[in-house]
Amino acid sequence: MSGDTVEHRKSRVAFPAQERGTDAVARHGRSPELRQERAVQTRMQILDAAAQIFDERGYGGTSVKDVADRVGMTKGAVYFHYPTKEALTVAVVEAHYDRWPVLLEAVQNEGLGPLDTVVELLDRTARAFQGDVVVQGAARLQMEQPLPEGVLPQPYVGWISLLEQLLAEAEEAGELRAGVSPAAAARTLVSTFFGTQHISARLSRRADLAQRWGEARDLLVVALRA
Ligand code: LUB
Repeated sequence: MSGDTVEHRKSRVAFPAQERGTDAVARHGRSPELRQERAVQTRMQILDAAAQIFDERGYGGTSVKDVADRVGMTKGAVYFHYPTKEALTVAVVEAHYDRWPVLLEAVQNEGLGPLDTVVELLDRTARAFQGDVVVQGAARLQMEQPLPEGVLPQPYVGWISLLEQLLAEAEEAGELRAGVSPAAAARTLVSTFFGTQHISARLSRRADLAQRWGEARDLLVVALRA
């Protein structure tokens, strides 16, 4: 609508809290004792180093000693923050899911319509997968699922639920093509994004992810937009 300003109601949806099978201490920087800035910084350095090695070598190829060496600490110092390799694994995966509500808030502050919010959110998520070592390490861990059922957050469901809510808002706002189911569209977007980032990771270590995602997104938006 040239000249018209279309005021978009800020979407009220939020990224669903991931089901967490761990206690507060295992979540990085969350327990009261570890609130001092230095302890939080140290935990973030450990998480970055762990995520890097998980992404390079997978769960089985990563030891706490490797992480300690990478971050220049003793094993004991790492164990002080993360008592087991499992706790470190959970913390990396949870830290990656903690990125998405922050990203969603930033996109919602742009005041876009719900369908454009979906597009912008996934474009920024693709950039996070391309450049954020914690996201990259967590993605490999979620592929491998190395821990017993329920210890790691269930993958994909948070994104499917969020996108379904946004797409339902898009339908309400008349932005969605007639006959498109928000639930089916959400599942298709998540499956396509997952597959795109996986192929990009395997073929180019995600160097071409933004371009690959752009190609898929452009086709999907044509099918979704009214
Ligand atoms: C996303 C991955 C990789 C879903 O939600 C998840 O768990 C995901 C890692 O498990 O892609 C698509 C946004």
